[in-house]
Amino acid sequence: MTKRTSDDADAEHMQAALGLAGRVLGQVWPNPAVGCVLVRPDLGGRVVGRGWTQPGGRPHAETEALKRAGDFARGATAYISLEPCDHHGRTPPCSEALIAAGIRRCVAAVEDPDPRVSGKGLERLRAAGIDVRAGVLEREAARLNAGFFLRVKEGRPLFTLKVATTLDGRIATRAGESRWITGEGARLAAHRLRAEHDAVMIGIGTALADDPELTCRLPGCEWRSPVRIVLDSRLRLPAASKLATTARLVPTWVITTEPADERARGALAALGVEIIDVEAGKDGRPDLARVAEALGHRGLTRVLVEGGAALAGALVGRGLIDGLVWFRAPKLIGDGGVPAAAGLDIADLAQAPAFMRTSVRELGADVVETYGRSGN
Ligand code: AOF
Ligand code: ZN
Repeated sequence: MTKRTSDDADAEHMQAALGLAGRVLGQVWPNPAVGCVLVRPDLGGRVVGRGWTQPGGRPHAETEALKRAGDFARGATAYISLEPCDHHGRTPPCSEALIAAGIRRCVAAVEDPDPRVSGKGLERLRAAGIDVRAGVLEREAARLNAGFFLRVKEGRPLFTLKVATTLDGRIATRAGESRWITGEGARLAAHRLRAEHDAVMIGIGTALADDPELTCRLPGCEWRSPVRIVLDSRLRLPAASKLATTARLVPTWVITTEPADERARGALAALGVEIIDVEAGKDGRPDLARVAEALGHRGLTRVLVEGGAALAGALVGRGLIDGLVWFRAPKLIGDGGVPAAAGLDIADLAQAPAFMRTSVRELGADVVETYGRSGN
């Protein structure tokens, strides 16, 4: 039998903290999703408190875990998937709360890139005599909050493109029919993906063709519906569309370029649609780098792009797609069908955007693969 080391125990508890954090992805923007587990080594490694970032980003994971542990927090080791904060926001910093609660040791997965924190949280703990270990499951933690890290470092959210295609990479038939290429398992997984993102974004072509709701309709998860975003340079989104008529229930943002039709603007705004003006690029459409910046500025960390082909191609072409979730059904549509990404026009293979597969899973007759940027 191999001996269980304290390193193993640290990794196990951190895994649990990451699990708690992962469950709230999509609910905590503009903040990161953080998990915290409080363990008492002197009580045989008993878990005395668990916490995670609350909807909207506050309260933070640590104060939640401390609240649950009460007096049992004294002498505990705190496993936190992100360095504790060290700034005075709406509440005092978590670093101070951990010190006041009598935590003896702190294991953190990764430093918080927020300039108000970045190293200062752990430094304060050390200065208070707490034994600090950093970097446990660091890569996993950085990957989990890749959206938050990007927002802080580059001012834009993480963009993940979701597509459902046939084996020959088509998202719709020649006649535009796309429901349902993939089966029930893929449909459920796609709704779950919505719940795990801050926002879902589509192009106006898809909005007009499908009149989608873009909500999360998994039983019990309806309240987790993301912000819905439509890229619509000429404000063609009909006031009678499902998106516009439900804008008071689920936040709906339309990104356009000035000067867009004032009447359409008024009609959509009256329904509660938020209209965001972004400067146009050379093609007269909102410049995508500026779109990314505007969304980051509003606090979004994770955006799921659900098509169509033109928007997918444009984002991939601009290097703005950070990950893919690719559902594939064992069907063929042929060359009349709509490709997954339009307008890329690659002649030289060396210029082809490339990704690296991070997982593959069977979903009934279909397959779902996830990809990250190649080289990451
Ligand atoms: C933690 N635990 O659970 C989260 C943290 O606006 P505030 O005051 O909520 O602060 C937001 C910052 O706090 C955010 O940018 C990030 O640095 C940190 N988020 N920190 O210790 C948590 N969500
Ligand atoms: Zn905090």
